[in-house]
Amino acid sequence: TPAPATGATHPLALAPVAGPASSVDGFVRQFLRNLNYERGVTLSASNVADRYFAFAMTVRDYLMARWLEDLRRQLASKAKVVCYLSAEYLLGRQLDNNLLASGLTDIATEAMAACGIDIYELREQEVEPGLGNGGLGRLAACFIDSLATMGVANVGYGIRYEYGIFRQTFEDGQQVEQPDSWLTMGSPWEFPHPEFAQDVRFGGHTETYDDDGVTRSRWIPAWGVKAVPYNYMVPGYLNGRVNTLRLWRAKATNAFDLRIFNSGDFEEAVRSQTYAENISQVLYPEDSTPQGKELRLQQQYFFVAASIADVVRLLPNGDPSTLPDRVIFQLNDTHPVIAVPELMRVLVDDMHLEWDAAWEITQKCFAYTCHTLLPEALEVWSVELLGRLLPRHLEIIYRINEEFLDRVRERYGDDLMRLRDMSIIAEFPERSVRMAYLATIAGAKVNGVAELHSQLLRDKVLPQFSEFFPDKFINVTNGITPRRFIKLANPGLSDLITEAIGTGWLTDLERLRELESYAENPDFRTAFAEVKAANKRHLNDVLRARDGFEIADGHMVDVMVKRLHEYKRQMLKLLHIVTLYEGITSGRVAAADVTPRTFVFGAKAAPGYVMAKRIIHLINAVGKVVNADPRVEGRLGVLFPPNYNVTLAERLIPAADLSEQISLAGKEASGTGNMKFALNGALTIGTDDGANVEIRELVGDDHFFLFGQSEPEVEALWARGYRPADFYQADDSLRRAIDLIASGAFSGGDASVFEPIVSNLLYDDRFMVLADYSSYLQAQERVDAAYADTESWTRSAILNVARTGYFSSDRSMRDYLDRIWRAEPVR
Ligand code: HBZ
Repeated sequence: TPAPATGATHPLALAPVAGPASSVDGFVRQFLRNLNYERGVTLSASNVADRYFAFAMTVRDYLMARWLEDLRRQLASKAKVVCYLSAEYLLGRQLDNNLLASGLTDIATEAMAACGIDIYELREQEVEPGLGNGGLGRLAACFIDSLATMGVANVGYGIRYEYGIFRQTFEDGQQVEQPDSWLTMGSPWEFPHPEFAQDVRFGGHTETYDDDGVTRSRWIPAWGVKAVPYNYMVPGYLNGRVNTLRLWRAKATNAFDLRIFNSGDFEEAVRSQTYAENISQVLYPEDSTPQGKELRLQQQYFFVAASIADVVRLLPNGDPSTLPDRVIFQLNDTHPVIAVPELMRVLVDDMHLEWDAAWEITQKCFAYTCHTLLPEALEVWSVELLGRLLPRHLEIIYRINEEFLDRVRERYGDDLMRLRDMSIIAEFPERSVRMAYLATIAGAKVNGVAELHSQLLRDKVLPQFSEFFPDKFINVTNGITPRRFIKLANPGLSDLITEAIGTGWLTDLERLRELESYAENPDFRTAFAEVKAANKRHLNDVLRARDGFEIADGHMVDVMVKRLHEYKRQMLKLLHIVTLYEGITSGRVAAADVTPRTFVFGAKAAPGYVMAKRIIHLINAVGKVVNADPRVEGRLGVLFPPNYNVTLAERLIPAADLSEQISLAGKEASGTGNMKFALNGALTIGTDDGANVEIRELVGDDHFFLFGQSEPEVEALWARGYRPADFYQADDSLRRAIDLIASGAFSGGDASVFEPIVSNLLYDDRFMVLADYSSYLQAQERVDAAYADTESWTRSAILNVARTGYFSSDRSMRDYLDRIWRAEPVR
């Protein structure tokens, strides 16, 4: 126990005070204390928000002593700390997860019952922090959960956005974005630490100066903001460990306050304060296509500069040479890559290291994860903007580039094409900085997120670099946390698994293999099918309350949930639905012969992505017509609950029979929803893309519905010349489906509404929807046939669960630890 700073002698003052007693009485007592002393109300006068807060605070109190102890232990230990740098963390609700991690669920439930409180009602009070767009942000949340559970010293660094991903509503079937004010009621899970605020500066110019005969550069910034850290607990599962997620909030500096106080121009002073604090106001809702906006670069630099300062301040004796032994910064895509020149600036300008020594250190401290294959998604910043906002960083990037190109020249001679192709600076269409190149050159390792993706990264996205740095490029296949996505989301399945194979699988997910033999056991199959049915009933309760609709009895639940993007091909799913509907209404197919299915969509479109928003409109339009048409005899349903988020995912996934993973091969880096569905006993219909490839290899061809062109086939078709209209002409059923949309049947007779979608499909179709249509429909017929045999379907579903334990994010973290971070859990 370290001596306290105050020189206290009282024995209680020497360590964190013990938390409340782990008993129902202890919980009740602490809950009432929080209600009375933190919320200022008695139980009888409290409202549900008060009770939620007091309850959350009570859970927090149990974790607090462990957290304080872990913070101390991590500071004192020599262990390497994994600093995960991510602009997004899509956490989902915290209450249940923290209850689960602390092992308090039963005590808390009993305690609330004793107070006459419905714990379910309390849960529903929590607004999920939607501080991310999609897969990339959710992956970060899964990773920090796994690191805490494995006892690895980790800090997740990011931004505390005042407004997270927008709340989606539909008006006349069209997406309307509402602000996500998740903080209006406050959050019981966050702890501001203004005493650890960091200054972050922008703009200005650079100059050289003479430092005792040494010429040095320095940056004279023009303005700055304070970065105030907010800490969030990241509890490990039942291991007494609590890591930290540290999100930065922008505050105007005192200089701003002073200016306001002294200024006659009050409005201008307030304006500049607002400008500074805008930096952490809102999450950019674009995924895949970066916007190149100044505020976005400000956000990126803001959070990484604060994070690096936060780490450097803790260096033993301020000695930077120890840095690579003490920390590794993992770059979650290119968003935090400006951290590379920032660390160089700190080492060279502030700490006066030689350039070469600083570069040595920097290269060991960073590793880079790429999450995309779309060329348009690779982030670039114009030299003009970067130089204006971060002039010193631009100089540093230039020097990194020069030295790198010298090495390229040494290896290949004056091969101008190659030099141009490998330069961090692109010349066209404007001079700009290619952040992925900078990350690749600086990072000790570069990884893709699934086998196929990593291979394409090497061969197609960064081939010059994989040739130059053959050992740098590796694969780490993504994973998901089974605590949230099996145990919490699907308690019925979790209990069934535990009854069969005992405990321990939640932290050693490969143990699900032991379920394989249970797939042959009829009683187990019946119990498994019962769980699925109960999950559907539960989903219906949620949908009824939330959106006023539900899934009809006996329907196959066919789910496609993910961001709306053309490459993910929600349109292909829709063409399937329209084909079924057209078949019934034209009389060619008897409704009674159609497998009853409800198609569930969940998807947000980036607000500026016009085509994606049109597709949302069309899904809703088709749903409206199909659901209302009596000729369908209730055998088809189309549901599109708005505002798909982590909370809804946790309800939908356990109820799904069929998981739609139908991106064009070579476009989806990995996918992680695909893993969540398989682990919850849905069968996948999917292309050979991303992690689908690995899922199919593990579960086996008999338990996976593969369709569509492979990535090499896609390439070959492009090379031959792809003409989507040829597919339209050649396939009657495709033509009828497209013609029905084109006729205005889903837009009240107005053919112009969806015309842009139709002509895009016929004459452009960048993602080959029409080329894969017929194969997709055939695969859907195989789905129908398989679903008709309930026993065999259930058997396949069980085998999906049993064989996909590989996709635990614990395994992903093991891979990062062994192959990239070279770090170990702290015992
Ligand atoms: O990252 C996703 C990939 O599309 C998906 O295949 C993969 O499984 C997942 C995790 O590795 N990428 C994203 O989610 N990307 C973004 O959300 C994003 C956000 C802001 C950007 C660019 C991309 O500026």
